[in-house]
Amino acid sequence: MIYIKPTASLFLFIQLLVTACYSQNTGKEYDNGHGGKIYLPLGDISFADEVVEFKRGKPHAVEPACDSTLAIGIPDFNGLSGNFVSLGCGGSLTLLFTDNALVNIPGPDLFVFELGKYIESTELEISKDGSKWITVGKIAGGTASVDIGDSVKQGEVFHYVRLTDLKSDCKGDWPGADIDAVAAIGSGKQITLKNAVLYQFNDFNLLPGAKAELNKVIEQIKLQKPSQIIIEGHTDNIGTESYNYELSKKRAKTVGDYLKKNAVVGKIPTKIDGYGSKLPIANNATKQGQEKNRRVNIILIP
Ligand SMILES: [Ca+2]
Ligand SMILES: [Ca+2]
Repeated sequence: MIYIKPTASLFLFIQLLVTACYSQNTGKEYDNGHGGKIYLPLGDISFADEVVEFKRGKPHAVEPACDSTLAIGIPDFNGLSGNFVSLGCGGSLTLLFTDNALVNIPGPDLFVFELGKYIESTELEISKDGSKWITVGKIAGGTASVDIGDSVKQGEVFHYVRLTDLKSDCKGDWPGADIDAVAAIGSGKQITLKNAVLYQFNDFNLLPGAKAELNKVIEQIKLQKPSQIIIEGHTDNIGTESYNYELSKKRAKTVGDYLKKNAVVGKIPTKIDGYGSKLPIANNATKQGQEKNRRVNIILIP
């Protein structure tokens, strides 16, 4: 048996190996469905995660291409129906990013995995809150990506994307655009922590257990090396909006103050935002929905 004496250089080697494995885990190439490849800096988390609304067009597709959930997650089209959704003629689909957020980076920011030889004309809009929308352009013909740079301010973060079929092909079994997946090339990793993990009810000081969760966030920040960190506090809709706004801002600040105590994180510019109950991600009419809405998002801008 060979015994290797642990030396400083061996430890350094192991550390380099671990770092290399971690960096390989993030960026990834995908077949773009048109004979080329598309590189996504955040890999599998780049894709839209939830369906918010699907307004099926008329005429609409045959089953199972009417299932809007087939447009979320990684592209998985294998030549068969059952892996994509057809919007139907004039249909629209609203998707939410939950473990990432859309941001402007140099070059294209959004990529739509639309199936077929020619990309069917589809308008793309983005939103921070799912109610105010910005039209950022369209995909059509040989272009499947859109640059949001001309439509947004630097450092703005978007959670929603809406695709609307522009009726370029309304014939056949799959009328309207056929969507396999939607990716944010310009993507910031988003970490969502439930308020119950961080604070006592109605309070903004951190619970003892919160620090373990936030230490995990610090490790993620060290790994991703973001250029900017955005911390968003959110509440449910119980109580007045001015109270909720103040509470959400104080809560986001407490998280920011804790993270900034770390020497590495302390050097990264950080923006603290409180939104009160203005940006719900679930229905406040149910207890489960309210709980989901009480949260802090930490977004790491690349
Ligand atoms: Ca995602
Ligand atoms: Ca861009």
